[in-house]
Amino acid sequence: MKKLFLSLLLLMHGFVSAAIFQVNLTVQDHVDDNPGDGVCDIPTGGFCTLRAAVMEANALPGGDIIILPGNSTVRLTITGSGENAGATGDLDISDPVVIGTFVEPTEDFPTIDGSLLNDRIFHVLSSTGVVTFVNVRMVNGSADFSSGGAINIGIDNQVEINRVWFEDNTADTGGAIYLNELSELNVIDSVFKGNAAVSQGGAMVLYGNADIDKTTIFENLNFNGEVEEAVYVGLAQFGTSGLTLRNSTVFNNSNSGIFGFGADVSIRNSTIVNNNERGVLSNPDGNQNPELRIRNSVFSQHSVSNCSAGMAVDVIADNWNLSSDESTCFELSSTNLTETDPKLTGIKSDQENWHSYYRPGFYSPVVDSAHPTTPGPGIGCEAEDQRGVARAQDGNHDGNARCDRGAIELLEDVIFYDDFDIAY
Ligand SMILES: [Ca+2]
Ligand SMILES: [Ca+2]
Ligand SMILES: [Ca+2]
Ligand SMILES: [Ca+2]
Repeated sequence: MKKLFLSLLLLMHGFVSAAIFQVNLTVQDHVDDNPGDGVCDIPTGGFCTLRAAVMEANALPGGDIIILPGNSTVRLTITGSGENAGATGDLDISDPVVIGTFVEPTEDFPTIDGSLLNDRIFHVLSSTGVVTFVNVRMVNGSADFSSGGAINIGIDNQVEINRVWFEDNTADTGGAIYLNELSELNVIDSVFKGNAAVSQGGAMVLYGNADIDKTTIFENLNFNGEVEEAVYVGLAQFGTSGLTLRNSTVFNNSNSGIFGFGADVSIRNSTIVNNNERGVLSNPDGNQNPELRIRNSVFSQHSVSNCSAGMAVDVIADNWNLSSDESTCFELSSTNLTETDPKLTGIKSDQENWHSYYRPGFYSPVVDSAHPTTPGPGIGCEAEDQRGVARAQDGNHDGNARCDRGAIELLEDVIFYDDFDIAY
């Protein structure tokens, strides 16, 4: 609790005179009675809904904090898409704000449910600034014929996603999140499950710069007839776009994991397995020849290819990867292990059923075989794995702690898990 409180306080840093709005009515959806009076209250009863809090925070100049109660489901029911003042349909954000909760553990996180809304959940309007979502679930948002089923991020913003679970959100593009040009997205410790898009990006469409760390991306759907992917990184017409994915697991998506189209993609210490067709695809868009950097990562079990890079893609020799096939992305260096079985265990969940991942089995070639440089700035491996376990651990008990390839660092003090974990 202390740690979470501290992190919220840190998030508040810079919010010089932040107002705090405590949501205390979640079963009904109402607007604020008088946005700008400094009080979050609906027309009757003196209650504060999430919608009223967002309207009040927008109207009050400067960053504010909206706290949701634990163990609650916020049901958004006031329909009316295409409106941008937060009064109907999606909750439109036009001023810096933190939205989340102090509670832990994760099963007590509040859920924001858009199933009766017929709209996405949040719309961060252009030039809002810094918006943070923390410790919350967003489910059943829908942006039909539009983009970003849970969150649409307009241009010129910075959005921080910290411990957020996105599930069953749908859109034409970007099932859960759509990031517009000239905006920045930082995702940490989050989960994207079962989101769907018609045209592009079952989980996300990114036209700005995104850093995704310690995140699980699985079972997302895309119904595009050509390339179908969970995460689409497109070429920005203004500014730059690109994805850095770290310490994350991308699996069981239909059909590919990540598609960079004219945009740079960097993958570090991640595990990309068992998506239907491809793990990663990088292609030029017109004359734009993107960079593809993959380091300390594990690829396996794809029917078409673990990783495909178009002819003009600049594949940077970052290396120390393992691939079960002979993909073009991994030809450059002797440090890559190709046509090698990573010997991962079945899908595991952590204690709180938050992250899902594949752990290296005993005798797995990914254990203690990543870049030999200890974590730090520069070329080495990442400082923590997907679960927050410190790297490097001496997973093969040879007295030399070295990082593992992939999202998960095998703990050095584990002698046995259970019989099902032993992948020889
Ligand atoms: Ca008010
Ligand atoms: Ca405000
Ligand atoms: Ca709206
Ligand atoms: Ca290790």
